[in-house]
Amino acid sequence: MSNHKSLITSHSPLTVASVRPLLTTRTLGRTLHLLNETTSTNAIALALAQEGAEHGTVVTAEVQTAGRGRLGRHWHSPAGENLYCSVILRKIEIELQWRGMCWIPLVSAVAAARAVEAISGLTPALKWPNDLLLGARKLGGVLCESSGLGSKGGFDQHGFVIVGIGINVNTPRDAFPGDLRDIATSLAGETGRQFDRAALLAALLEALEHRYEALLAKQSTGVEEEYRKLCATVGRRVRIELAGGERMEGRADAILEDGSLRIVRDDAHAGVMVEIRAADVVHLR
Ligand code: BT5
Repeated sequence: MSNHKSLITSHSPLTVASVRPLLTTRTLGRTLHLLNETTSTNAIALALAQEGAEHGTVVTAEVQTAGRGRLGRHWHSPAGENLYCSVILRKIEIELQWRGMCWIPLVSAVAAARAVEAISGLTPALKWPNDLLLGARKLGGVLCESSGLGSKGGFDQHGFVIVGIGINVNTPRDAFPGDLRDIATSLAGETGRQFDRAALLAALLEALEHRYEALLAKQSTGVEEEYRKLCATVGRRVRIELAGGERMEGRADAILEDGSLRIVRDDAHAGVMVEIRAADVVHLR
């Protein structure tokens, strides 16, 4: 009986009627835009934020025709199966200084992992900075885009961050396109079960609100520690691929106070320590 119910809900579109009763948040999701088809929920959220949309506004879509990853990459976003969600975060101006802001993408990944855990019992590991992994495969990712960065590194009063989160929920593993088939996974692919996306969205907003408020209250050490616990990168040999094409290899050594990754190189520059602020990381064996 409960299986029957979950099959129906997992394939039903996200609607205000299905999501609203599950929300336990105070501010995140107070305004919901649950779209059918769009280019990118981040693009829509960005436009809404520029028009003044309130803190906590959420945009989701059943399908994205131009879902985006970091550095202009593509996010595979088939219809009706997964979660594509963007949240507008404001209130950042004076309260959140530079250090806290660096942690927004990282704690968003923590929130996504905790939401997955709440509905499935599976705890994704995080690959720095913000990939969700099950085993070695990518279950989800986070793309944060911001506007209104002030000269001192904080935000001005109109500043905002869009937290975009994609999580593969009900896509069968063999339905991923060729370039993703060996590197991506979904909750259905891992468990053989279907999951209710409304429940996942509600859990995500609750987890994100909790951690964002901790950052605002400058109780960041707790959320930082939680990130470090879930992060599978520290202690591993990694290859760092910088946006300009430069590569380096070494052992990931620590997540620093500003959220950057420190590595100790073991390539031609063995022993040199490097602090990485933005890059792609490949976990090596
Ligand atoms: C990310 O980028 O991982 C951030 C993805 C954020 C997507 C969400 S969906 C809602 C919101 N609206 C948007 O338009 N975007 C956000 P990055 O680290 O650059 O990873 C991109 C790479 O992941 C691609 O180059 C592929 O290799 C791989 N990839 C693409 N689609 C995938 C998928 N559905 N599952 C797993 N891997 C994927």
